[in-house]
Amino acid sequence: MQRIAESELIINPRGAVYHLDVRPEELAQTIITVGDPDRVSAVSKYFDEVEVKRQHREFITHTGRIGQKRFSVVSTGIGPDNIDIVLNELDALVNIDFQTRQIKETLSSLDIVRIGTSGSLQEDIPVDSYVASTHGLGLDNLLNFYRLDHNEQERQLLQSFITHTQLNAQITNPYISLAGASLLKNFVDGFHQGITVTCPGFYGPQGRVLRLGVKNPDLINQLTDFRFGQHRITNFEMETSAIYGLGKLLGHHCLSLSAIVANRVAKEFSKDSAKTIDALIQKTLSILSSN
Ligand code: R1P
Ligand code: URA
Repeated sequence: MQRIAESELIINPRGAVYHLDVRPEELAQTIITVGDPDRVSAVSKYFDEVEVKRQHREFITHTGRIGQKRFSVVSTGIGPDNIDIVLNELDALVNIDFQTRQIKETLSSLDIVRIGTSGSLQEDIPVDSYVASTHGLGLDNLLNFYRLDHNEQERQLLQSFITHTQLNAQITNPYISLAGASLLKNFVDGFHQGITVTCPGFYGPQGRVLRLGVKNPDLINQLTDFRFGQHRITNFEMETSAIYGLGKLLGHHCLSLSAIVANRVAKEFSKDSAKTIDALIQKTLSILSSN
């Protein structure tokens, strides 16, 4: 088996992976990712015990347990480029031997659940409600650097999406990947389900106009109106497609959950987003710790 060079997988003097500054034994098999570093303690305050606290740049990790189940909560910061770092390093922590720098013969699958915020693209998905993403549809390009194959249904959905939105290769080459079915099935009650579009920015890429014009002023309507069989786009944010795409390629089970803080059709923003996010954290921990 080939040895992975020091320049490709960077391990610091503590024996921890470079960006996360976490050692293999400091990571649980069930991972919660959050965008906001301050949200890590908002999750770990519900642990019965916190055994590890690490921080490097925007990446904070707390590992602990609820009952017998061990969890790590990791902040990713914003955007798909950070997800490239976090997913690859989480995978390295479980599937690469840090002593020999070789890929392990027996690979492990992590459960990775994002607890994030998002903008709704449907009037009937109001602020302060929750979405579990069935698909991550990426406008962000990250997975175009990897060998992600689409099956026939995914290809048809993407073709229909490109025709509908007229998004062309000058702007983006969309890709799609699915939620981990073993996780998604537990997040039905109290959740809307649908396709989540992931954007490489918060303003222009999500059709927000402050002082700059956008190339596609009709983006929001096009996303809202898109249908593929029974599927529709429920919301957009900035990480889901990258998590689902890399998670699929690396063999992990991934789920993205969003608290809806903005409704882009009704043009509303939550009056108490902190309360909505806290309720999503408690609901998610309760489901994950009992399954
Ligand atoms: C933008 O405000 C950020 O909020 C959403 C987006 O995906 C983006 O990261 O998620 P988080 O609240 O988890 O960061
Ligand atoms: N996060 C996003 O990326 N977009 C929104 O509209 C709200 C939260």
